[in-house]
Amino acid sequence: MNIVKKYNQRAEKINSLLCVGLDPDFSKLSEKFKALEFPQFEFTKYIIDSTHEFAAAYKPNIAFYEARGDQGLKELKLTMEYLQKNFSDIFTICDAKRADIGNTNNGYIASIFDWLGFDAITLHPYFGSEALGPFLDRSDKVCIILCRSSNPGAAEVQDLKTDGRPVWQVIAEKTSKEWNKNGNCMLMVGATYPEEMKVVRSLAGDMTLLVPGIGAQGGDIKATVEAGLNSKKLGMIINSSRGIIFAENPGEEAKKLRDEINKYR
Ligand code: OMP
Repeated sequence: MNIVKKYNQRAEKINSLLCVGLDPDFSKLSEKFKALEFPQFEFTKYIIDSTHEFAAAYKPNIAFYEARGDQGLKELKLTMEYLQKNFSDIFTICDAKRADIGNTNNGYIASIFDWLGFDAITLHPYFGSEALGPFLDRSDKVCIILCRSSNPGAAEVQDLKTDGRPVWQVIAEKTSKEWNKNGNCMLMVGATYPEEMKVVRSLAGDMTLLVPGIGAQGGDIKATVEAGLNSKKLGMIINSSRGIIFAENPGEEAKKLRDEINKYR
């Protein structure tokens, strides 16, 4: 099965484009979790148990685990084992924003695709497709190429013009026309830039977009969904991390966001 289909099947089965971001910032965990042997794992397990009905994808951000050294990596591994054992049809994205020269990329592949077992990884395009080759060649995994980031300073580099077009448009076009030979690429576009998302959608055909920036970063759901849907009313993985995981009731918050997204589909 093409791995992008895993996401589409899950999204269709539960009628949801929602991705729950697992960003277990240790300083924000309650004392109840901090007192346990594996606080980040127990916290994410609680989030997964509360939200899985509404989650088409989970996106752990590896930074929050790496911040705790070998203990954090162990807890990320426990989280992945828990997902693989109990919810193997939910698409998993490692938000790691990796990419280096080709042979170094093999180390990231061994760790993130093979040891941790993620379905997808976020990648910088800065080194070009020759260096991204080892990732792109893994037709059993998804490469999510950073295109237009959600942060306020995104324009500084991404709006630089080449041949009259901003860099993010070149990335969208190259990813969809040249780098997607194995049908395993997606693009990352922030929800805080719906106008740019419309352009990416027009350049990238039906390619799936990972869309962070809803919730804590204030992205507008209606504008985002209307800008990003593909011709099949799919093609988006809409992420919220803090807005769901640190809410009073994460399950309710996930359901609310799933429903709000569906209202505009
Ligand atoms: P919240 O703002 O708490 O919903 O978290 C957003 C998550 O998406 C974080 O893990 C970010 O690192 C990630 N993210 C962005 O916020 N902006 C981007 O442009 C790209 C990402 C990402 O690749 O997911």
